[in-house]
Amino acid sequence: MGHHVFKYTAGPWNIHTGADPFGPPVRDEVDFAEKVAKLKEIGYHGIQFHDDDVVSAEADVATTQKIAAQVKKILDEHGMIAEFVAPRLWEHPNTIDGGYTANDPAMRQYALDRSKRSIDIAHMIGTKNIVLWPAREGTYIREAKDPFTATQRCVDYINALLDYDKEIRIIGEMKPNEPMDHAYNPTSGHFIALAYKTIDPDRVGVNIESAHAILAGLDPSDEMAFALWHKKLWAVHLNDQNGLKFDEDKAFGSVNLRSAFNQVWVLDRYGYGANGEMVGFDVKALRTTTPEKRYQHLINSKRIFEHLLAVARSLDTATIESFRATRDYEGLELYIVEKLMGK
Ligand code: XUL
Ligand code: MN
Repeated sequence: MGHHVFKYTAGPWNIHTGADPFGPPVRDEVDFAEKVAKLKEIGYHGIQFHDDDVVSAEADVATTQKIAAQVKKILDEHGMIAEFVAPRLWEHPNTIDGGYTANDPAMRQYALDRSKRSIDIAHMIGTKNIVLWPAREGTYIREAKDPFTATQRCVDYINALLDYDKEIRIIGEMKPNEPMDHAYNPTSGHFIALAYKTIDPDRVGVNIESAHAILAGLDPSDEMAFALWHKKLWAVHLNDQNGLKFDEDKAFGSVNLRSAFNQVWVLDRYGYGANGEMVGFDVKALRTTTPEKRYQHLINSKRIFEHLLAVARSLDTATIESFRATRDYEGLELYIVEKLMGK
């Protein structure tokens, strides 16, 4: 595979105030234009958006167009691209019971309308990628929704969006839990299976987040390989996660360097990025981070990715193949771990 140059993105929510479920903000909110300028300065190439990261969900059409144009102008001025728009179907009172799996048809309609509006916004800021994180499409109480019906509703919802706009791509970002006890379609594999049942499978793919795979008890690099094989890995949310707890969104490689290495290696080996896919990070500044260091986790994540890329590209394929041919897997392990240790 060619050694192309990777391009990096992050979301405006990755530079945030440090508020958490247990306490209020501890840092000031930073102006969007300043976030874009700073991300550019630290070597990023684009921004990921929720629909309301661009413009409030309550704005009328004219205001939406005006504000989206302003956002696009800021991106253009810095030579930054918009990677995707994700409809935020989890904060509004109408999405208390979820979006497309809500039991109330009026709430399902809200989810659909808001998602179509997100597609319009995506056009306004110059991307065809719609990321779908099905935050509340699951249950706290097992019998609350019908899981068979929920499966059909997911496909119906994707079909409605594919039909609404013939250019957009739907990119599912699956996560097994949080905020729900159990989410429907908890893994990328589930979503890929559904993709083939939609009206246009070639426009349905996945965004794999390292932490989400770990929360599902899966290896992120194997998950990525599976999606790459299907030619459906169209986005990644690289980060890290220390065991089975809340979604930590830790800096990439900060917990498990070997797992991070394997993600970088598989992405590089199988041409991720060759068709414009971006290396996206979904990493959270810690509550303890000082305002001056609010971009450090983004600097670190990119730098660690690049160090691991250098390690991956320094590996000798013949050596690896000879370890495999002789079934000397411990020898291979030492070879990899010593490379990671700079030996
Ligand atoms: C949630 C998550 C989201 C998505 C975008 O865990 O990762 O931020 O990445 O909606
Ligand atoms: Mn994410």
